Amino acid sequence: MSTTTATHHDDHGHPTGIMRWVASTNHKDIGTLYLWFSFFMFMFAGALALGIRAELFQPGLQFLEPENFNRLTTLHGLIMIFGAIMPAFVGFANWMIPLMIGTSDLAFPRLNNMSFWLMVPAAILLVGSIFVPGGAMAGGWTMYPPLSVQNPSMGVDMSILALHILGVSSIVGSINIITTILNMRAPGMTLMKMPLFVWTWLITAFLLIASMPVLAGALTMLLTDRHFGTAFFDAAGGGDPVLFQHVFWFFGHPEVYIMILPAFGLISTIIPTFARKPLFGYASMVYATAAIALLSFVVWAHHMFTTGMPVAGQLFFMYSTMLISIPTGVKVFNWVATMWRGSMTFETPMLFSIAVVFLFTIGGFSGLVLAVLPVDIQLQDTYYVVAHFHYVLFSGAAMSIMGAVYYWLPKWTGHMYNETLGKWHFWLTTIAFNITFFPMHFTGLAGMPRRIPDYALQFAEFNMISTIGAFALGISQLLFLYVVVKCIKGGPKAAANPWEGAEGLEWTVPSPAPFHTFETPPTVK
Ligand code: CU1
Repeated sequence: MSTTTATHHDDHGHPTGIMRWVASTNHKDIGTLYLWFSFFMFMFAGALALGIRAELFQPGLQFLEPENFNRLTTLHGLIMIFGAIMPAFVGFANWMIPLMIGTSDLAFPRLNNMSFWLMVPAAILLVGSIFVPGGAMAGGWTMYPPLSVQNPSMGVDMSILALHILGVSSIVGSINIITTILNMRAPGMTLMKMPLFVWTWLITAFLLIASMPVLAGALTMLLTDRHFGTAFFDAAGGGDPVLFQHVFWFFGHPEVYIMILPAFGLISTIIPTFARKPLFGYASMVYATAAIALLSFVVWAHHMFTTGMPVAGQLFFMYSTMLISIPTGVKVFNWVATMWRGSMTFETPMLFSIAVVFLFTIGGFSGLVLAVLPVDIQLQDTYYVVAHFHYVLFSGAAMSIMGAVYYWLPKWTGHMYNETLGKWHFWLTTIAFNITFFPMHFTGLAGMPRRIPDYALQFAEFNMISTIGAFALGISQLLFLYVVVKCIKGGPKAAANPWEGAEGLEWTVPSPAPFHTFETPPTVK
């Protein structure tokens, strides 16, 4: 019966040693792989950002050739999006969705393994593009032609191939998640009883399946324009460079929601726990998530207001964009109403979640400002846009990820993390984040363009502040690494319910499902 061999399998036939990870079909191990991969990419792309901020500390050119500066901004964006934020959410999905719906694993464990390991060659291609002759793509993460077509460097092709591979990984992963959620729920776990994190991932997976092939199409057209003489994006050959922008943003805007809907799911899990109340407005949360997802497909040209589209088109995209603030407002209202008159305590996961509600809302409002057509024409390609999307993606997505790591560390490791150090990490991160990005609203309103390594003297003070904040933000994340590693290695044993007073709320919010159907009961081993 036993398939035990000397070194590669344990008594149950499961691979051990390095093969435990390489050949893993276990959702928890693969979740762990995703989360560590995400963290290393986060630190690497963060280091690239520090290169950008170092150059912008003072006006003039200090360290970087303009072309290299642009390579840093391109790779910072691509790696943060595809290497850090998306894999972190997939890591949480792997770890928690089977536990939350009461099943033993994802529907296709081997595909799950493939989804993860596809990301490694993709990351090598992306990072490796820095080192080949000609260097990495320098045209920004959006890869607009003609720059991305005319740059002869192999680094551009490596990035394109990397994104193709990551697209396959995302699509396969999404099929896995949808199949798991629709087919493998425990008896009694109806769709409208699923924890909200599961709902947000179900909807996100559909967004991925609908949008990643569109990116793949745009990338393939880019590739054939580069090498096979087509002219999809070349006006001289009858094509149109603006076509790329339309196809790209038809993917790119839903991508924004791919990076924020799971974050909404995470804080919708954390806030009820620390407010000692069920989530307010569960059904409206589900419908708001679905409404945001549908609307995300009809707003793409708000990234293109200055490309010369007809006024009717501009108005359509302005109003459709503004419409998204309604379901988003429903969510913010529900989070606040959940906290309202709750017995709140402020452990690290809750601090992060409250900061997300507050700071993401600032990003939402600056998004509303940018949606206004005449305002956007002024602010297009300024630092105001950079400020806006970092409030969405750092204080929305990244900080919800950090909060969720603290939230589930006791469950994952069996140990409590150091709460004092966790709070230090929270406050350092939140303060440094605001020092970095809040001044960018002002530099942007004053007209400083993004993606330029030099700037006029009047922007000097705010840039100096931003750079100091950025280095503080980067260094603070070493504390995060320290707290997590320390917790994995040991520490006080976590209680069955580490968040006292919140019995039954923490892992599986509205679940009447019988616990015996869970592979791991919702307690710490
Ligand atoms: Cu958008």
